[in-house]
Amino acid sequence: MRIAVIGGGIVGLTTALELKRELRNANITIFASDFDDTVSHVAAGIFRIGSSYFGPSEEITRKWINDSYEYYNDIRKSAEAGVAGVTNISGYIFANSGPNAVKNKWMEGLVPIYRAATDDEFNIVGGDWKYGAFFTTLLTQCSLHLPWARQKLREDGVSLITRKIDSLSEFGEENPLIINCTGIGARELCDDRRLVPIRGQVIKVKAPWIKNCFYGELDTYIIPGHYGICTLGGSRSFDSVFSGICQHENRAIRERCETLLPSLSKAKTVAYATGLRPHREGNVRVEPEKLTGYSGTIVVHNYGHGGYGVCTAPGTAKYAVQLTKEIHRSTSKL
Ligand SMILES: Cc1cc2nc3c(=O)[nH]c(=O)nc-3n(C[C@H](O)[C@H](O)[C@H](O)COP(=O)(O)OP(=O)(O)OC[C@H]3O[C@@H](n4cnc5c(N)ncnc54)[C@H](O)[C@@H]3O)c2cc1C
Ligand SMILES: *[C@@H]1O[C@H](CO)[C@@H](O)[C@H](O)[C@H]1NC(C)=O
Ligand SMILES: *[C@@H]1O[C@H](CO)[C@@H](O)[C@H](O)[C@H]1NC(C)=O
Ligand SMILES: *[C@@H]1O[C@H](CO)[C@@H](O)[C@H](O)[C@H]1NC(C)=O
Ligand SMILES: CC(=O)N[C@H]1CO[C@H](CO)[C@@H](O)[C@@H]1O
Repeated sequence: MRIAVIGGGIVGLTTALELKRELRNANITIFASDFDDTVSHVAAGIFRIGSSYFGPSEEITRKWINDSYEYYNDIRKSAEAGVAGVTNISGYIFANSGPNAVKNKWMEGLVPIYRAATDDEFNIVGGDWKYGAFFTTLLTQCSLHLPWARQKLREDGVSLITRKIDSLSEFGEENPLIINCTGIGARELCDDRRLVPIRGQVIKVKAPWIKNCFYGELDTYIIPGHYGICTLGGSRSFDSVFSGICQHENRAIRERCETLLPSLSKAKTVAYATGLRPHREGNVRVEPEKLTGYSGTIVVHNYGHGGYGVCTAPGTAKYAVQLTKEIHRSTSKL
């Protein structure tokens, strides 16, 4: 069985790993325009899923999330946790707009701890907050995790090819099964109008003294990563593809983060970054499609994870591979 995975971000790589696990003898090639500069690289990689995240049903979405948590937690507990860039982390969320702003229906009951913040804990931060919660979760840093995943794939005999795919005809007579993991790239490739970029901007600062993550209102977040580098966010601009750095947003992000944690005022900026979250109106798309025209080639889509693709990729990968196996079973009967 020949399979082509298109996309070398977190979704493409976790899907290829799962394919190799479930279909040992498949001949898998990953094609990507770029393996080192993807939206996945911009993400802080925190496992925290917003209420806008949705799959085809509540039950399937919950399964994706549970499977993803389990996937990363197993890596975290293994000897490879360090090289794979997976750690556990705890943190706080504070808000004034209402008690629901600090709740999270996907996280409560999944992570080991999710509880109201104590009176003392309100004193850890600056600002005047009415509501607060404390939680533990996981962090997956793609700058380490993606190279680790690629190394595993190569050892498993998967080929990785840097090439932009514009059309299925490029595969010629070979006719492999195709898995579309192109993130925002699917907008062009699949002409999917439901896919909307939500632009995000972050600041990377050196702040090794910060050990917890912190969330405030208006997309404010502070997430410590490796080498003492902390990600300060953020912004969400719907349907914007601007790739430059906006200085107004930088100042707003700094101001909001420093209000939450005043010690950040002495943190030096090391970089700015922007990325386009591949948000899909309605739901993340994980489903097969039989193409007309290319001798009935089947594509399994796996894209549209929005602002939650790092944390939920392994669960959608597992689901996409189950679909792939069903297709394999039914076509090999023919
Ligand atoms: C500022 C910011 C912060 C974020 N923080 C978090 C976070 O803390 N936690 C979290 O879970 N998520 C976060 N996200 C969201 C996360 O980054 C995305 O959901 C995730 O990276 C999507 O992964 P992907 O593999 O689908 O896309 P990508 O990482 O963009 O990968 C797409 C791949 O497809 C390739 N490709 C596209 N089109 C083609 C083509 N035609 N031919 C060949 N190759 C193609 C690209 O080159 C790339 O390799 C954040 C996003 C932003 C912007
Ligand atoms: C996988 O497919 C490619 C492309 O057809 C081919 O060149 C390669 O030899 C195959 N590898 C294996 C292990 O069959
Ligand atoms: C997900 O995990 C939670 C907590 O362990 C459990 O209550 C729930 O039933 C699980 N859901 C699915 C679909 O596995
Ligand atoms: C991480 O997990 C270990 C147990 O595996 C626990 O002792 C530690 O307190 C956890 N740390 C955080 C920040 O949750
Ligand atoms: C490369 C690839 O697989 N592209 C396909 C992605 O899916 C759409 C259908 O939604 C096809 O038209 C593309 O050819």
